[in-house]
Amino acid sequence: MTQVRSIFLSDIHLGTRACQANRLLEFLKEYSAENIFLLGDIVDLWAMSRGGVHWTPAQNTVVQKLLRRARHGDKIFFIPGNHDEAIREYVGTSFGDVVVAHEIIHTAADGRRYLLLHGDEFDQVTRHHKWVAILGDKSYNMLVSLNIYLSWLRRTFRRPGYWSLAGYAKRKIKTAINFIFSFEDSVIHHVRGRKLDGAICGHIHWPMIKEVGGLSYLNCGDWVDSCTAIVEHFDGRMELVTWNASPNPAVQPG
Ligand SMILES: [Mn+2]
Repeated sequence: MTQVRSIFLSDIHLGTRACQANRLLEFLKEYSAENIFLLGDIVDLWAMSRGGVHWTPAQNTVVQKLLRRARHGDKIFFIPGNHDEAIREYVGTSFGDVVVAHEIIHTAADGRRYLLLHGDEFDQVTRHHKWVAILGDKSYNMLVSLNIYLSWLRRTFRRPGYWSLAGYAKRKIKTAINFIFSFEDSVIHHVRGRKLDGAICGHIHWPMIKEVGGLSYLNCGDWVDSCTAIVEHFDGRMELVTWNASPNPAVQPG
């Protein structure tokens, strides 16, 4: 097991079919921490309230493992996001041993002060942002191949003109990238205004660690698509962990 000072997780989306609970369980088996920060969209109450409840035993185990860690003295903090905003009513209280807060200022082991938040207040475009995660490299490459096939079809059937599907996708991706950049800029701008050293957030499902003008921007990513977490080592160093282990782990013994 790898011991770290803190684990930062966001956008787990428990309660949906897309949630990669098994992979998260593998990650939690490997990493233990003094502090666990859950940075929003942990339980997707929004999707569940629309009739799409998909609650698996693995998702149940995620909740149980986290609660057990809280009982055994790990400090667990929960910052609700927009998909679990119903829990924002409980900000300032705690359920079980889990403290609920709207935002937290975390002092890392190296003294740097980070604002922890979900981040949806900096999403100036839309709350329905799933396309950001969908339009990754893989789908772009797929569209390029599809476009080659479509052009061949058009030539074969002597259709005039050339409609570039990849061009369409490229415009969409450009919109997505602009969205990500403006989100990151807004978060950094806010952090600078509050004289902090950085921010750790989630929401846009786009894992990242970067430095901008001496300030740190860290995004946990998600457990739907990227399967990533941020961990803080005992010297305060922040690391983005991508969990690449098998999505279908071997059957548990016994
Ligand atoms: Mn969100």
